Amino acid sequence: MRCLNVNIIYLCLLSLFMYIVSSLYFYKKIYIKPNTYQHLEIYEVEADKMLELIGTNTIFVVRNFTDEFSYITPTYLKQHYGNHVINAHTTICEQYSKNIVQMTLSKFFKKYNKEALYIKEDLDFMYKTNLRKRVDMKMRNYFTNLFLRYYLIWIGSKGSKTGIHKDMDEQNYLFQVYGKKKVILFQSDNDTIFKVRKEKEGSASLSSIDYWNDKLDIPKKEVILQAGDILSIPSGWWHCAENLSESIAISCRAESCLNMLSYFTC
Ligand SMILES: O=C(O)CCC(=O)C(=O)O
Repeated sequence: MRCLNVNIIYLCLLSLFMYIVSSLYFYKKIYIKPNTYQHLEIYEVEADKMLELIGTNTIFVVRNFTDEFSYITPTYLKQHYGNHVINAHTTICEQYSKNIVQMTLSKFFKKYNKEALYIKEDLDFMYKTNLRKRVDMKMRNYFTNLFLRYYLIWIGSKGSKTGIHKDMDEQNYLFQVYGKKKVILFQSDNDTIFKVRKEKEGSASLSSIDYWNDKLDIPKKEVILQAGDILSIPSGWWHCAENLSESIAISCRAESCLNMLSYFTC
């Protein structure tokens, strides 16, 4: 008898799950139009507008979003986490093969004024140093309806670069903590012109075009981020970046609840 009851509960839960998944499937089919990448505009907005823009495929920058993390400087990181072992990229890994050198953070800061070195998208560092917790405390006030927030740190010398790629996370907020960074965004619905590489980096597609050396005739816009600014790059926009000075940035990647659930319906 007890076994029968448990089976009935399982059956009810399964039906409920199937109901939610099929509703989302039809909702997606009927209401959610695929994003287009034909209209490239970078808007400057105030922080209180950010939530309204989630899911609207709008690229925007909030100037002086916060100076709460201005204490995160190369000197601070060296003093507190100098012994941490990090992976330093010596190449533009999106366009070329990866060359990663392991070293302590102290050594990285010693070397990074002499050659272009880049600690890229480091999730581990955020966890081990407890920075993740501190940054999330701030971000969760702004991104109340976002699910699965995770944070990646980018620490680079002047002139270090990220090659052309597009990310598929629904939300990608690039928060400039220290120094200056140029981000270049491209307008195109046509992936073939980016000569997409076979390799992927997580969910990111990579282009084999080197923006700084190859000819590239695609409409583009640039934005310069100063310390305290945050840039939203919605999923699917091809972009690349160059650090115009020593630079520390943290990207916040996230999914809305609806988007998370709708993965079941793909
Ligand atoms: O800061 C960078 O070098 C690149 C950032 C980026 O491409 C991203 O967050 O998707």
